[in-house]
Amino acid sequence: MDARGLWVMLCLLLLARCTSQQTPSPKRNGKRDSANSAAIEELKKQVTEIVQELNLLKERQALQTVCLRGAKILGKCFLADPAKKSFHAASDDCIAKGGGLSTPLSGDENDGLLDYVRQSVGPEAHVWLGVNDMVSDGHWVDQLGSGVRFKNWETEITLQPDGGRGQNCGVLSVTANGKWFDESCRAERASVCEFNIV
Ligand SMILES: [Ca+2]
Repeated sequence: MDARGLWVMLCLLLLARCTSQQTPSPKRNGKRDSANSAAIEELKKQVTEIVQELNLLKERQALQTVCLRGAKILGKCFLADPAKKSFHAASDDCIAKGGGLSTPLSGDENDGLLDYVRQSVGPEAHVWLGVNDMVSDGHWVDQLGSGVRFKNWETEITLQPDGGRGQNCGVLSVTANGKWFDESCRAERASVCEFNIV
């Protein structure tokens, strides 16, 4: 039974219990109001517990559908697609799956993504990241258009991002040990979708 089915079943069970508790009994008429209040409080408590249970189920479902095929790193599931495609095609594919292009938010997450890409795509892979500076050159934003706080540009050998208006999409390079480069968004690269676990 899926989460929605379980939810409906539990609601019906609760409704049945509530109805039976609210049925007037000749012997308890005087105490009906307080009994009803207690029943409502009990129901609220049970609903809270059910919501918690449902969230756990959602997490398990996300784990089963994505994490088992990909990798779970710091509260996100990552799933690689080795097929090379443009930034926009890769981004659209991730959105269609209910996620977005991978966008590490910390050094630890970047390292985790690097390891996963190395294993799943290869030792020389470049994968699209969910960052771009299409609107304003040099102002890198994530897929929701918010300014990117964590960046990991390669700056020791080259000085990334160095492509100006011709290179507006970011990639993570396994060859450069997880460092980022800007590239033409029309280039074709492998990609990794990320999914937030509820
Ligand atoms: Ca640029």
